[in-house]
This record gives sequence, structure tokens and C-alpha cells, in this order.
Amino acid sequence: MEPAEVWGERWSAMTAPIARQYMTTAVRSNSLVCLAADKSRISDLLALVRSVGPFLAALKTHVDVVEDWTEEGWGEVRAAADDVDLLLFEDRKFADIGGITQKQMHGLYGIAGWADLVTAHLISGPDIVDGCMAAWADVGRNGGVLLLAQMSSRGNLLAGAYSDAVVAHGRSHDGVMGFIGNGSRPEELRDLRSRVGEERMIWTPGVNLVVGDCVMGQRYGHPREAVLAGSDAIIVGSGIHKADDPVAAAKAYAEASWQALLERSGA
Ligand code: S5P
Repeated sequence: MEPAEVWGERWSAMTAPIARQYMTTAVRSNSLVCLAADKSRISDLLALVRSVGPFLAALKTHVDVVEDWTEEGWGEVRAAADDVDLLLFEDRKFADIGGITQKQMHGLYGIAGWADLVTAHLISGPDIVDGCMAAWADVGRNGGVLLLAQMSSRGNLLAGAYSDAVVAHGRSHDGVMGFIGNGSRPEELRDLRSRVGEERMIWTPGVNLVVGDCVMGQRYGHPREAVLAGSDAIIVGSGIHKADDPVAAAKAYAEASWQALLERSGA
């Protein structure tokens, strides 16, 4: 199957290499799963990625939860992602002024040197995206920003005029590949898709095959509902890494998300 068939307008509108890489990998692995590899030791993270990698479309990390981080160890994570052609997405949720964000993209972890995607809040104003892009330019790399337009957690404040402003800015900035939307509430996601249009991605956390409220205010919706409502990537953490059989779980999330994309596109 060709990417244009399943991605439709998203494929024709999004020509940036990272967007194309994501959509191509998704078609190759028949999966819209972005694994939230929230492991605190590099060996555990590597073992997880190596086992479920073929069923993923992207890999998301929180580098600052890793307790035994080394540059060399992280190089192995990058290599494991490259082995199966996954974008490496550092979910840093930057929120500072542009110039500090640029420095934070370097810093101890050197995020600009290995991340293809990062998340940012727009709370400090639009220059944060320029800060991210400048950091990638500093190291001769390119990347994309996913702006948080919604969140999955109970009681969050990303709604109304603030969320509208995030979408308006993201639609007008080439560095913004798309938005984080709330996978736990399909009706909120449908509303977000109508505001975003077809020319940007929406990636959604808060999805699980077991729907409901969970620890510390996290909420879950079904991955199929999220994709039908307009999600282009389901971000799945504990549904895979806490499963008794992570490989079987990754396959199940891949299948649910892929079938929903086929249904959505009519392919
Ligand atoms: O609104 C959000 C945004 C994000 S990026 N809600 C989230 O849960 N996330 C991230 O998605 C969160 O940081 C975690 O890495 C992942 C969800 O993990 P799970 O274990 O709940 O599936």
C-alpha cells in the first residue's frame, strides 16, 4: 500500500522529510503506535525498543527520567530507533522563553543532536518554536515541534482561547509538525481536528485498550476511537511497557490503530 492512499491529504500537504518519514514508517509497520518508552534505566529501555520496534511508527522518550544516562548509552537508543526507521521524539514539554529553550535543547543531554521531534507548550509565546528550530540549526540538523493543544490529564488548563491560539500559531509555522491532542476524549479530538484542518498532525496520548480513569489523573480512551476522531499517532506507554507480554500488546495497538486508519481513509 502506498502512503498517499492511506494518508490522503496529510501526505500531500506535509512534505517535510520528518513528516514523510513518520507516515512511511507507519505504512511499513502497519501501525500508528508511538511508544512512550518511560523506563528509568537504559538497558530496560533498549530491551523494550528492540523487542517491540518492528510494531512501532515512532519512539518517544523522557530523557530526564533516565537514572543512568550516558552519551554512549543514549547513542545505542538512537541506533535502535534507526534500525527500524523510527523518529526519536523527546517529550520535553519546553515552556520557557525562546533563548533559554534553545540552550535547553543543547545542555547536558544534547537533545538537538539526537531528537527529531520535541514537544513545547506555547504558554510563554510563539518564540519557543524559533528557539527549538535555532538549536537544531546550530547542530546542522532538522526537526519538528509538536505543540500541546490539549492534554489527557484530568483538570488540565489547555482549552478555549488558549488552545485556539496554539492551533493558530502552529498552523502558521513551518517548524510545527502538529499538535498533541487528548486521546481520552474523542469529542475533544474531533473538535481539535476541525480547528487544525488537514495540514498538520495530531498525536494523542491518553489511549489504552482498557478505557477509563487511571493513576494520578491520567485518563484513557480507545485507540480506534482516537484515530477515527482524527489522531495520526497514538502515544502508548503503560499499555505496552507494563503489559505481561509487551510484544503482543504492541501488536494489538498496532492492529487497532492501523485498521482505524484504513477505515478513516476508506483505503
Ligand atoms: O497530555 C498528555 C501529553 C503527553 S505527551 N498526556 C500524556 O500522558 N503525555 C505523555 O504520554 C506522558 O508524558 C507519557 O509519556 C505518555 C502516556 O503514558 P501512558 O503510560 O499513560 O500511556
